[in-house]
Amino acid sequence: MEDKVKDTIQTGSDKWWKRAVIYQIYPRSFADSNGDGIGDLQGIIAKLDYLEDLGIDAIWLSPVCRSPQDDNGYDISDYQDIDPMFGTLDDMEALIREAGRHHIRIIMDLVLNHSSDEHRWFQEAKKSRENPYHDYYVWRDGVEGEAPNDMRAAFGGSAWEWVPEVGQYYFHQFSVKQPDLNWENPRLRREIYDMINWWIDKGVGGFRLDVIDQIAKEPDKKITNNGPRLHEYLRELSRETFQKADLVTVGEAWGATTELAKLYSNPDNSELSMVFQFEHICLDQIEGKEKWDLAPLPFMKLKEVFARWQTQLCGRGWNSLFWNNHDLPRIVSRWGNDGQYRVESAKMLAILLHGLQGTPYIYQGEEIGMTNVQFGIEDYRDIETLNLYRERLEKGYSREEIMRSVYAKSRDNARTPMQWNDEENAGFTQGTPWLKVNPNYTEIHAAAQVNDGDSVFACYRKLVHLRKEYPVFVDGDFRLLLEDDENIFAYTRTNKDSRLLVICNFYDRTVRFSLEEDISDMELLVTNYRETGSAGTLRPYEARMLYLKK
Ligand code: TEU
Ligand code: CA
Repeated sequence: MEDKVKDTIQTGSDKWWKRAVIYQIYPRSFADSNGDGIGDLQGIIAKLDYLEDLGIDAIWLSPVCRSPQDDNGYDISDYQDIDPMFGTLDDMEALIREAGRHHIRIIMDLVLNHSSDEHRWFQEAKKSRENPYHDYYVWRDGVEGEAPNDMRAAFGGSAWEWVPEVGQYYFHQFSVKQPDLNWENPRLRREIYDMINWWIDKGVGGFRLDVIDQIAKEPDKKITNNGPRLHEYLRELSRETFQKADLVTVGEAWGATTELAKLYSNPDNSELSMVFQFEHICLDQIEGKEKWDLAPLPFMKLKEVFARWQTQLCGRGWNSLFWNNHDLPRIVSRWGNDGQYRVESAKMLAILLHGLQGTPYIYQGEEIGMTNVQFGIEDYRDIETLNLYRERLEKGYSREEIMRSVYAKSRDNARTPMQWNDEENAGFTQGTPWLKVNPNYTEIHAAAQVNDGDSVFACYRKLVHLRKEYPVFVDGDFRLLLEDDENIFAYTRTNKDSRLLVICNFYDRTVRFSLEEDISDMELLVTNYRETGSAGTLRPYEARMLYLKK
């Protein structure tokens, strides 16, 4: 076999999404074209030049389908229509087309674990037990006031809701307006596949699958994620839909281990392209408690988690690389420094992540170093945050204590409008934004960064382009360096003819280091300080990415 062919088979680097960088857009907060205070599809179309300049290959679009917006679109009432708040189906087709002209594919967010309670299926399902749609959802008999068991929903309260018309409870892992779909029903599965194929025919580039590890629930056994039939469903789903086109598919899986991830992202393409798992990003909370129960980041553990995923999945699966999404606080405020070293630490975190194996995701605003916010509780909009606030007050927590958690972890930290310029409302809208703009937009905004070679934006752009230029980003083996160092995250990526070395100071103090290997011949690809540093020390948050052609 020719070497090149063999290489392709081993690394799978024939797959476009292994060389890609994906940009996540949270549509309601990205760009508002008509002044109603809510971002929309035409707003996105107007920003495609900006995204092409950054160099990204695809947009993961958080849900834009018709929805009562109880959970900002993650509660879909019609999978084959666009919510009027975002535009029309024509606008969606225009976005797919225009993005294509900018060499950008559109990845849709598929919410298949649950629908909205306002979906036609659920409206029918709750009419009677005999209704043909009844079994599309998960029902259990019971007596009003005595739920089938004590399972809790992710946004608080019982996971069971009583419906007097049928004298049964339905199961919901998220809000009461997000009834769980019953994947055991083959007719439901068929309807889902038809819907997906309809979107494939419209030219989408792929799908992100919301909480996909929760579809095979078995509430009687209190099983939510990783149910026994999960991978059977995934293989059927993939066979009936995704495998018909050259798509990227990414499965959100909070409960994935490296072993499970190898199933999800099996290189034989029988399930999904890659897994989107959270082990690294859940470390700063008290073990066994909730994300609101804050703990300092165990840095050594972070290194161990990254190293394990890098080595375990190499050649056997594919991972997503991310610090941020619409559910997570802003990384520069979280594990960087959003004060004196905002720019340096934002770049360090970017360099650390973008040298790894996997597909990097940039969440809107991350590329300009946007930060968390601190609003009064009346200015928050997220259902999870508001429910948490109410629940913890009732449990006797103090307001100060609750707000400390909200400031650190609320999903609204990521959802404040994109900061485009220093005009009113950061250039996001001519009207009143649905969620307040972060007041620091006068300093942190895209307009100030796109033409500045030292900006956070310029660093991200550089990293995106490097990944396309050097194959070692895609296929290099990972090795953790300075394993016991309590300040430095360093690693190499090595393939048959080159080596990448990344070394990052994770903290705000100057540190010394000495590497076993001689790096004096290596070329400096990217760093975050203008003045060259000295060989054996790293300044606060200093990061260097070096390259050597063997
Ligand atoms: O998130 C899955 C999920 O488990 C989150 O609710 C998570 O527990 C929480 O955000 C952590 O703070 C997905 C979507 O990304 C999220 O936006 C949706 O709310 C959720 O599914 C329901 O569809
Ligand atoms: Ca709008």
